[in-house]
Amino acid sequence: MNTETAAYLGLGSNIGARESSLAEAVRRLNALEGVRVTDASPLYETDPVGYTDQPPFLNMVCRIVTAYSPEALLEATLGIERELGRTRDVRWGPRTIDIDILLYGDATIETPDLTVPHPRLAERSFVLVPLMDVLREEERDWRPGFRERVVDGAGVRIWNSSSWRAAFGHSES
Ligand code: A4P
Ligand code: MG
Repeated sequence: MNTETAAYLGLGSNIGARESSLAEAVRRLNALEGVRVTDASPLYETDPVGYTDQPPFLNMVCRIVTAYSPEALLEATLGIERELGRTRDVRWGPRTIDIDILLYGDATIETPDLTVPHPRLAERSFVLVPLMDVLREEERDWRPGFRERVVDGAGVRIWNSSSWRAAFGHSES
């Protein structure tokens, strides 16, 4: 009964040592008892969206397989944000680490604490570009329109990092 579910997480950082915060977040996710990180996208440097008077972000997406419920997964990701020193001051403002649940299987969730698929997913190149790097063919139907979606990629640039490739090797170069 307690089967595992594939999910996609979007991560971003725009203060401090951005790449190490992301790497540490991915390591901590994978270290959770109920989570296995199966794929990590390359890093992208992205212009801030929403509140624009802040430094550029590094963004990436990872695919996980999890035994956690969506609520338990959110609690775990909020815990990692706290451990990595995330404070909440300005909505959409600067952060050492932000972890969003983009997709949790094909579930649609709307509770006061959790909206899945992430409501702003489809509007954001900084999420869609790395998501397309890791989204599995057979999981594209989870959210209608993915297959056809044209990503313009504005403000999203690949961030070449040999240490990231070494740690989270992927097929892209
Ligand atoms: N919450 C509801 N649904 C979810 C979900 N699917 N995943 C609730 C995660 N959390 C979810 O989040 C506030 C609350 O949202 C959580 O406690 C949870 O109960 P937060 O992370 O404190 O708030 P936030 O991130 O400041 O706001 P929000 O609305 O999540 O912002 P976004 O949409 O994540 O945008 N520009 C670039 N280039 N790159 C970025 O990564 N990020 C943002 C933040 C703005 N601009 C950006 C980037
Ligand atoms: Mg967030």
